This record gives sequence, structure tokens and C-alpha cells, in this order.
Amino acid sequence: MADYVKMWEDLGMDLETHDLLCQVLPTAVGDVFMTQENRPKAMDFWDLVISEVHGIRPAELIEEQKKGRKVFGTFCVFVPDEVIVAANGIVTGLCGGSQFWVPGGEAVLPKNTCPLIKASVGARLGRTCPFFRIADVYVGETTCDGKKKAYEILGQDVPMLIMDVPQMKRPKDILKWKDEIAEFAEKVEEITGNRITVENLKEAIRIINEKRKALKRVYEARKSECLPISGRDSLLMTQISFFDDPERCAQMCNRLADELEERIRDGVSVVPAGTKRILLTGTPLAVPNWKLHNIIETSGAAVVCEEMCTGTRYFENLVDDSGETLEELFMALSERYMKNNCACFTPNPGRIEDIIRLAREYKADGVIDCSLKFCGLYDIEKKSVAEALKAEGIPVLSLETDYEDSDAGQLRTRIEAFVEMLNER
Ligand code: BJ8
Repeated sequence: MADYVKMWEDLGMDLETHDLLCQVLPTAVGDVFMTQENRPKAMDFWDLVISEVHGIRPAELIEEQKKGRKVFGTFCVFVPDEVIVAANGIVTGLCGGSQFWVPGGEAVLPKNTCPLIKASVGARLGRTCPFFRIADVYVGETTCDGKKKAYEILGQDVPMLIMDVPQMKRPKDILKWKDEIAEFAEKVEEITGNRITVENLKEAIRIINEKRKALKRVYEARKSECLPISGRDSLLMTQISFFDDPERCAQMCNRLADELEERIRDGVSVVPAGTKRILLTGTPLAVPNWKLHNIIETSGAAVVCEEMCTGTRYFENLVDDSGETLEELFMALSERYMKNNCACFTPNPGRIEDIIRLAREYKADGVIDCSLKFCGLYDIEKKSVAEALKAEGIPVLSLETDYEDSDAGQLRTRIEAFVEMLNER
């Protein structure tokens, strides 16, 4: 690994504690990814990125900052990357996915807060994540209560923009989100010092649409009966796409998709024929949260799709770039982003429709609906998800977990029993 100590020091990180994190990550990567057989060769890119996750991309971001570009740290797929890219800004995801950061979050938040929020706050306050140190500005959003209040803490020592996400999807809410995007664009212009024009916004829409199409190509390959990639590898690709340069991301995903399509033609599968196919739905899986995929895929099944923000919700639906005014383009952005069926909406029938549609498209034998502990939104929605799936004759297992390993045995028992039931059907 290259030597990034000076960079971390300059970022004001707590090097001693960060060292401890650096020690556990390689073991986790080794256990989850390197134990797999017959992985696509194109995964070499993501293997490299994850092996130096706190080095390679942070160093690039710092170089870009030296040229005057601003880095925007985001926590939700509702934040329109296109607006930031149009103003020559850079977007990086900031959601925390490691138990390592949870105690730091618990020092200032109630324990019964979801681990994603606690880890994100812990990563910032503990000074152990370079991305949280590098971002010039954080962009929060009014989705769940926990995040809303956590942004007040995070915003104490970092400039924080908050986008007001509607909680319903009536025509007036779509208009409201369009206005919110327009207001956000003004703030982004102020921060970057660059004007957003019809031309650069159209170009940014094209760039992000290309990224979405490339991610989709990989997911399309996962629909094949001959499964060319594991769920773990696909998840890693998706997780890293939140941090990467969007054009390189598209290029790497297309390179992977080429290989997967060839594998399908050649009949190369990563699992034996007849392996049960699982669609996973629920709360996002931020890096390095690979727990559920790892348990499912070492329990005799394969994850073929994630109906999650670290999954289909990140790339489904393109933005219409045919508008000729900023107003029209902001409306097109609003329409696309408001198609996201996060559980923060009420009512939210679109998510259930998506799960059923995706279960069919990806030929899933069963669905696992898993939420992070203390996420009331997704936990409450489990009942309607389970009822709808049962009515469609699709087996479903509802679970709850956090970032700790302590429930891994119990999860494995339940997942193995579910897979066994699917095998007997
Ligand atoms: S669009 S899913 S990324 S809000 S798990 S922090 S909801 S208590 S992450 Fe999300 Fe945007 Fe929705 Fe997607 Fe709160 Fe639940 Fe925690 Fe969550």
C-alpha cells in the first residue's frame, strides 16, 4: 500500500485510532471477497480501490481541491449529483457502514439511533475517515428523523446544506422538489464560484445518465440464469460508485459488464445450477457493510438484486435532458428523483410494486427484507411488504440487524432455514 500517512496527518486525522481501522479492513476484505472462486477479472479495479479505500480516492480529491474544485459530501440518493457536477463540483458519499465508528456516534446520539447515522457521526467526530475530513461542504436532507437531527450535530463544524425532501408524491410535491433543486443550484454556484448553465447542466445529466446506464448493464447481467457475478462483488461495485469519479465509474462498470455478458455467452456461472436466487430489499448497505450478502452467499444462496439505495434505486430511471431552460431541466431532475421509493414517503406503494417487479425480472426464488435496527421507516413497512409478497406467492424473510457481528450466528440460522425451505419448494 502506498504511504498516505502524511496526507492523513494533514487532514487532521486521529492516526492512532485510524491505524486500528486500517488493521481490520484487509481481513474483512479477504474473508468476504478473496475467498470467492471464479470472480470476474474486471473486479481487479474495485479490489484495488477497496484495498486502499482511504488512500487512492482521497488523494485524488485533494489534488482536485488544489485546482480550486469543491467537494460535496452527501448522505442520500436524493441529492442531485447533476447540479454539483454542472458547477464543476465533486460528489462523494459519506454514509458510514462500519461498527468501528458506532461508539463515537453513541457518545453524542441516543443508542437507539440507527447504526448508519451513528457510524456517520462517529466517523466525523472521531476524525478517522478522510472523506469526512476532505469534504468542503456536507449536503443533508429531510428524510428520516434521525438523519435530520444528526445533521444539526454534523453541521456544528462543517458547512451544511439541507435539502427539504417532500414526504408525499403529489404533483405539488414534485413542483416543490423542483424549486428545492433550483435553490440548491444557487447555493452550489455560490460555493463553487461557477455558474450553472443549460449547457453544463445538460452535460452533467449526460454524465450521470451514462453512469446509471453502466451500472444497469451489470445488473442486467445478474438477471441471467447463468449468474456471472456474485452479489458481494456487485455490491462492492455499487458501494464504490458513490465515491468514484462518475466517468471512470461508467467506464469500469461497462468493462465489467462486457466481461459478464461474455461469461453468460460462455455459460460461466459463479454458482452451481439450481442455487436459490435472493432479492434483497431494505435499508442501504454502506461500505464496508457486507454482512448480509456474505451470510446469504455462504448459506447456499446467491443475491441477484438489491432493491435498495445501494442497488436499483441508485440507477433506475434516467433524467430527461431534452429541456431547453434551467427550469425545464430542474423539473426533469425533480421528476426522476421523485421516482425513488424510499420508505420516508407516505403512502409508498411504489416500493412494493418495485420489489414484486424486480423479483420477477431477476427470477428471484425469495426475498429477504432487512432493515437496520432502529430504522422505524423500513421496519414499519415490512408488514405491507410481506403481505404483498405473500399474496404474489413470493417467499419472504423479514430481518433486522446492525453493524455488530454478535447476531451473525442467529442471522445465519434464519437464512439457512429460509434457503432450505426454498430448496424444498
Ligand atoms: S433515499 S433509504 S439514502 S433516506 S436506515 S438513516 S432511513 S433510520 S438511509 Fe436513506 Fe435516502 Fe431513503 Fe435511500 Fe434513516 Fe433508516 Fe437509518 Fe436510513
